[in-house]
Formats: sequence, C-alpha cells, structure tokens
Amino acid sequence: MRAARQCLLCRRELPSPRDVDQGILDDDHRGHGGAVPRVHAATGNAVPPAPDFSQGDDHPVVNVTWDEADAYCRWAGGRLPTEAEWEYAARGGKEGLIFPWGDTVSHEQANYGKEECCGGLVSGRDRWVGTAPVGSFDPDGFGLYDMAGNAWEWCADWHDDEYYGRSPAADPQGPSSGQLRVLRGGSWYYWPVKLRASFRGKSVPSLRSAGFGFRCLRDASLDAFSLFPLTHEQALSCREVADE
Ligand SMILES: [Ca+2]
Ligand SMILES: [Ca+2]
Repeated sequence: MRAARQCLLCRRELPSPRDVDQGILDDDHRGHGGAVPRVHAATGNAVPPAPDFSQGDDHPVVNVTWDEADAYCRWAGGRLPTEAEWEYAARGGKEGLIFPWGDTVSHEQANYGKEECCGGLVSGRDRWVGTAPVGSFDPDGFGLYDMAGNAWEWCADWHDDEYYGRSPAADPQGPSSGQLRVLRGGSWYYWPVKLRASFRGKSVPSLRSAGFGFRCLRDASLDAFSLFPLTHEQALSCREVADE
C-alpha cells in the first residue's frame, strides 16, 4: 500500500513502463583527488573547487557543473546516463520499490542528511556529515554503489515536469531543449524523500554544488569498459506500481 500511495503522489516522476538501452554504469566517478585532475584534463577548465568538508580520494567528486560532467564522460569514452537509464540502474532489477533496496530508508543503507531540510547528519552506519567514501554501503541489485544518497548525479536529460506524459515508450532521451538539467539520487545534504528511485531533481547546468556529482555510462557494445554488464535476459522495463 505504501508503494501505491507513493505512486499516486509522484505520477509525474514515473518513466514507466519504459525500455532503456542496455548499458553499464561505471563507478569511475570517485575520488576528488583522482577524478578531479581528469575533469580538468577533459574540460580544460580550472580544477573544480573542493567542498568545505574533508574528502579523501575515495569520495565522489563534487562541485562539477553539468558541462564538466558531460565533457568528462565523453573524454573517458562514455556519456552521462539518461534519467530513465539512471532510474533503471537504481532499481537494480527490483521493480516497484520506493528506494533501491525496499520501501523504507535508514542511515544503515545510505549517506543522507536530516529527516527534514537541510544539512548532513551522522547516524548509525552513516558516519558522515558530508560525502562518504564511495561504496560505504551495500550496492543495489546490479552491484552499483551509492545510487541513492552521497552525491546527486547529473543525468543527460533536460528537465521537464510533464515529459513522462508524452515521452516515447522505449528509451526516452528527455526533452530536446530546456533550462534545467536532471539530477538523481539525493545527497548527503538532503532529507530521505530525495533518495527515492523515482525522485527527479533539477538544477541550472552551470551550478556547482558540494552535493552534485556524477557517474558515467559506457555502452554495452564497448566491452572494454563493461564494468557492470547487464545481460540481454535482464528485464529492461521500469514497471509502474499498481494503483491500489
Ligand atoms: Ca550522513
Ligand atoms: Ca548518488
């Protein structure tokens, strides 16, 4: 019943039932010390500023703009995922759940903030006010870490609240133009509702935030980059939760 209520509240979020192209989400987004120089190399821009909290090399890179994230992924031989691809990956093959692991959330499962706006919070297994080292919590059903929480993740799409009411049934690519880019997954700074698999965040693409990171998707045809291969047998649809 809780899942159904969630669906009714959030109908504009659901891209389902949709198919997305098979692909791989690469976890090579980690490390303010490792990835940041490569973001610099990929874009020619100045090195993104460090956040005002401590980050080790195994933390997700943050403070990157959408253009920098996009440029980095292309430079690395991949691309940013569409938000439909991101959501498919976040659900880890477990359709109809509010969060990647189930219908409830706790600080045992992800790094996020206070129960209500705003700011980081330490509780239980979540020992971080800012970002946590990548992979500090259990992965989702596809073996992907930190899809929910830690850092928001830029997606390829322009944002449009009404898009899923008119989008193609297969592999939606987002609107052709817009003012805002999509972010998914919530972050260390935000309250848990933003960690829902279907929650659609958005921002102007030029904004740098200590909560904004990204990860790259490398297409399955690029076998050399297939860190988390999805098989043809895996269901690729995002099934809509029944209205009950
Ligand atoms: Ca936290
Ligand atoms: Ca994340």
